[in-house]
Amino acid sequence: MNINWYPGHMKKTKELLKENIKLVDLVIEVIDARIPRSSKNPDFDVLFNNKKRLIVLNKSDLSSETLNNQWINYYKAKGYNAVLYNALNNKEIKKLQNAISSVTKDIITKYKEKGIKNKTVKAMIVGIPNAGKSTLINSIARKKSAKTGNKPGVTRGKQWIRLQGNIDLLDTPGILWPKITTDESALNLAFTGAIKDEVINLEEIAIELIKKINDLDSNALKNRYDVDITKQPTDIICDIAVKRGCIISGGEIDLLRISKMIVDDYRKGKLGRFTLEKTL
Ligand SMILES: Nc1nc2c(ncn2[C@@H]2O[C@H](COP(=O)(O)OP(=O)(O)OP(=O)(O)O)[C@@H](O)[C@H]2O)c(=O)[nH]1
Ligand SMILES: [Mg+2]
Repeated sequence: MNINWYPGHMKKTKELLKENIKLVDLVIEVIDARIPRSSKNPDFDVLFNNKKRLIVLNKSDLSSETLNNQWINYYKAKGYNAVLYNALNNKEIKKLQNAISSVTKDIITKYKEKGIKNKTVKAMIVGIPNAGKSTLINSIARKKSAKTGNKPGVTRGKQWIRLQGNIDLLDTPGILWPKITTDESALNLAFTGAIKDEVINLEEIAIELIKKINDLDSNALKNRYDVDITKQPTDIICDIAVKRGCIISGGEIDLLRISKMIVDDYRKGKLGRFTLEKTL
């Protein structure tokens, strides 16, 4: 299954990120807490080497609480500044603000020593498509300044957003990298919605997702759909389709529609909270 996706606009965005590095004090990399390894763009370690960085494990409401803590500790142990976040929960805004303040404290001190007061801190927000970059910006801006949506490729160009308290945030389009090296990463990026549904085979993705979820929690699919999970994944999908009335004329199963529904259920957390990757 070839699900690499690196269209021209991502190549252009990488150039845009390079051009803006010098303008910013901090790079905030938003990763997806459900796939903390595969959602971390390997190009960024090269691109932002020498830059102050903060990793935000976003969508932590959709991932396992135990693994959330393991992954935060994993990145901290590797020397990164890292924070768990749920961009849809206003109660968490302070936590992110504190993390940004702590990372930029010495920059502010340096400016103050030079006699520059109230210097605006500039941060560039980067990450894979659909990680929640624009939603995160709207959360700390406390207004809907950046366009968001539940599919990858929503943000098209760069956009500066000014916050209260002397911070400017630069929203950027999500990017992947030219060659996703493992099938597991490609699948995980597809499950979580980082790769456009139009360039993947949703039926195959649903089968792989069923296998993955059954491995992690044998009750999850039974609880949601009341199906016999000891059957083959394709049969499980057919049973779910029958239960949900996903049938086209002639009595055949609408495989695309039921596959999309199962994948969407996972993406919305309706199957439970699943982190698909372990720290080991
Ligand atoms: N459950 C949950 N959903 C989130 C969270 N953050 C963002 N989302 C949802 O994820 C989807 C993508 O959010 P965006 O902010 O548009 O993502 P983005 O990273 O800006 O995406 P691109 O601009 O396409 O690169 C939207 O449907 C958001 O509502 C979160 O912390 N938890
Ligand atoms: Mg966006």
